[in-house]
Amino acid sequence: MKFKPAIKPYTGAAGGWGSLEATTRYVRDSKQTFKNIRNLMRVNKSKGFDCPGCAWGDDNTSTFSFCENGAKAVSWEATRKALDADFFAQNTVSKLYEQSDYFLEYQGRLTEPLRYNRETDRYYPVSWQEAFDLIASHMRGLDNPNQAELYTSGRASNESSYLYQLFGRMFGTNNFPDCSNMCHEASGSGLKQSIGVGKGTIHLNEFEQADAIFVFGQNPGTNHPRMLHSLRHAADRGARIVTFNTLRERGLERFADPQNPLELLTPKSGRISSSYLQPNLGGDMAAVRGMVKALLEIHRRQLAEGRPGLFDQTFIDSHTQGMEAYLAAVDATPWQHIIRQSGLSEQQLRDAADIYRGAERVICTWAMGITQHKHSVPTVREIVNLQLLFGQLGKPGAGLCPVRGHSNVQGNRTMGIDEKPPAALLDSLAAHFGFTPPRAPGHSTVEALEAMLRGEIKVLIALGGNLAAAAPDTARTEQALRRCELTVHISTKLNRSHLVTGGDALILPTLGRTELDMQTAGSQYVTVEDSFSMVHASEGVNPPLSPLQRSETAIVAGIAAAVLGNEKLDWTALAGDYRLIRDHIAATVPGFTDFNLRCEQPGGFYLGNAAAELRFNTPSGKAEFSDAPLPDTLFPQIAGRTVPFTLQTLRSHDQYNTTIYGLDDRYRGVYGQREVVFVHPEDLAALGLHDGDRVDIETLWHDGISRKVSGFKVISYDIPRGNLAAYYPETNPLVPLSSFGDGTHTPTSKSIPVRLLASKATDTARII
Ligand SMILES: Nc1nc2c(c(=O)[nH]1)N[C@H]1C(S)=C(S)[C@@H](COP(=O)(O)OP(=O)(O)OC[C@H]3O[C@@H](n4cnc5c(=O)[nH]c(N)nc54)[C@H](O)[C@@H]3O)O[C@H]1N2
Ligand SMILES: Nc1nc2c(c(=O)[nH]1)N[C@H]1C(S)=C(S)[C@@H](COP(=O)(O)OP(=O)(O)OC[C@H]3O[C@@H](n4cnc5c(=O)[nH]c(N)nc54)[C@H](O)[C@@H]3O)O[C@H]1N2
Ligand SMILES: [Mo]
Repeated sequence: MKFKPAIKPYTGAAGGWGSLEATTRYVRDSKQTFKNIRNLMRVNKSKGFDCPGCAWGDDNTSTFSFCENGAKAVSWEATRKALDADFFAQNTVSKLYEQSDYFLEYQGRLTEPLRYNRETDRYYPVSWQEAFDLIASHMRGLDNPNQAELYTSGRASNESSYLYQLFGRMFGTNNFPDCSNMCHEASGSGLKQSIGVGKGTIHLNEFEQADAIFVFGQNPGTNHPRMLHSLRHAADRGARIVTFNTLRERGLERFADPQNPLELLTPKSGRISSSYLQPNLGGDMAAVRGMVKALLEIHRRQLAEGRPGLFDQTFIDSHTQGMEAYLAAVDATPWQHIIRQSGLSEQQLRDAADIYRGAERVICTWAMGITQHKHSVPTVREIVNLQLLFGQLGKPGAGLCPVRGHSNVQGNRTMGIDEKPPAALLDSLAAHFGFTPPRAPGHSTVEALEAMLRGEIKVLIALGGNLAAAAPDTARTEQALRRCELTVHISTKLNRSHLVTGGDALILPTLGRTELDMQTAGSQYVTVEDSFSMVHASEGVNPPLSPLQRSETAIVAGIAAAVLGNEKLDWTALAGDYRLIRDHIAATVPGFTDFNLRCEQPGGFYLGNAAAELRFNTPSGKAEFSDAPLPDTLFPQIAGRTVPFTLQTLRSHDQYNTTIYGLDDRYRGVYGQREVVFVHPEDLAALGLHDGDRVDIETLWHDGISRKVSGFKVISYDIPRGNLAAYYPETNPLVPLSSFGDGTHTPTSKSIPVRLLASKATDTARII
């Protein structure tokens, strides 16, 4: 495969022809055009499968039921390329390890269970029974159930993740690290503390009613393209969209609807953001505090003049507590501190505050730019504070909207994939299934890796995902995985985690979302929950590539039956008919009464959200303001050194997390390459560097461990000085395992203290 690296600024709007062209290319490249098109037609409609792309909601009334990146995700899964025993016979694991992530996944679908042979350094086919028996012998041999870690990635269905957590708890552990620990953990945690529920409070259609939408730290043009439609419609009818993003992201500037022929035939495209602010990485808490400071000033002035204040006093009095302490914290924060930390001027923040107060109904959305910092929980809570002052909860067109990542990551948590499970869940599992679930909290992802490094963990099972590539501090993560006695990966495609083996290792090939899932009771559907707490059915249509592939649910049941036996609970029967699993869910998880029946509802059903109805499940029974101070500084001295740059690690347009579809990042003008770093032109000049020069990026951290990636090409970019951006997962070696969010253990993937050094490396790219 040859790629010609190039940098060509992208001048079009997001969406539009570029998007349509790219979609057609992906569909065509996957060699089964018609089938793919049929697939796409079904995505996110009431019948068919849920898009495995992102967790945005479905608007069943619109024709736009898929997006360019959803199309990539579907085609990528639906490939007819298969990996067979020959491939593994020809390639040692060490040889495959040298290949790029792109190469690994491009080889096609996994089709049979594989076991690693340490002597020959190769994977070889085994039967399902052999695989399950191997897991059972390892797990039964543990001194203590907490020597196992059960990782989950957010694509797993409600049914498979429910069985998985039940299996883990019956086995005796709460060790459920998951991708959410690296993702929206701070949203869950911050919202829970502030409003008593760790989920967003709005429905998808409320975007139609908002007067202003504040979008923090999120790149929907790439990661939630269907959200652009909601934003575009809102902008078209005059709602103000205010974006806070360190980078200028094309999708947040202009958008043309690729399914609207008029917009494709004419140069017309819609403006999205009416105001675009570029804070420093980690500067959003300061930015929001600045807005509140400005608003508080006006509020007090009006009151002093005998006019009504700005804040919604009735709402504050009846539904909140702690405002005084918060306002005291705002008073105690000088403008100077706010300006330095946010990187925005007082005027910019006053202007944003003016837009905010001019709107009757405001929605705040956010994603990884908010959640992957040390102070992410207070930042999420600061956004909530702002909304509470104005009573922006409990009314249509207003509220809080953390935009989730993986398509069912929210559902996984609802089903109990939670290392710190609520007592109520454990109580109901105990009562319904008649066992004593473990009460001690388990490990999050970072804690699991730390425990592996200490040699405390013997077995890792991963229900999807790619832990080796997705987790921080690659060298230490790989060392951690290698210390396990058994690693098991339930996967659709070959990935790096399969090549970082424990003493024993298994790869278990699974069906994807798009595939027909035939069990003893006939073809099965599964269910998923989107960012708006809508639960709906998802039923695959493509015949599986191999008769040996099994559904995730069947694999989890197979493991559970082998380890625990079928006597107490008939796992095999559950895997034969998913309705039985849904009956158990209905009996044990709040909100799922009559689950099977309600799955018939077109478009799914709403789980409800107490905070949206002004019922607050907090200790005080009210929404609670947070009064956390701003961090003193975001650029601390580290080990006696001044930190010259803060680096964020983000996604290109051609990737799904660690799955690399291609080497272009169209909207940012990057083609045929990924080892690049975006730098402000004046920072480049100050370093004596020019566009296209190669640099090494080195982390500055307290532990004396060297963390460096080499040979990255600098690209001058519209980014605040002192801030850098580069793609994940290539930059994961730079994120220290011990650098995580306060109270979340989420790796600080958006604020890594680094320096740039002229590179001696010429080209370090892995072979592609
Ligand atoms: N096609 C595609 N879709 C995806 C994914 C994918 O990889 N590909 N991943 C899925 C997953 S799991 C997730 S979690 C989501 C991720 O969705 P996003 O959160 O959009 O993902 P990132 O690429 O990490 O982008 C972070 C954005 O926040 C900005 N940003 C970074 N730090 C800061 C900051 O401190 N302040 C502000 N204001 N802005 C900041 C960056 O410039 C960037 O625009 O997308 C999901 N959807
Ligand atoms: N530096 C840095 N690190 C990050 C992030 C960042 O922004 N910067 N983002 C973090 C975030 S937000 C997240 S969510 C995590 C993602 O972490 P993960 O969820 O662990 O990683 P993915 O890349 O989404 O997993 C891809 C693999 O999932 C498997 N797969 C795909 N579909 C299916 C399926 O239907 N079933 C099963 N069983 N397997 C399937 C495929 O084999 C594929 O190789 O990464 C985190 N890591
Ligand atoms: Mo995520």
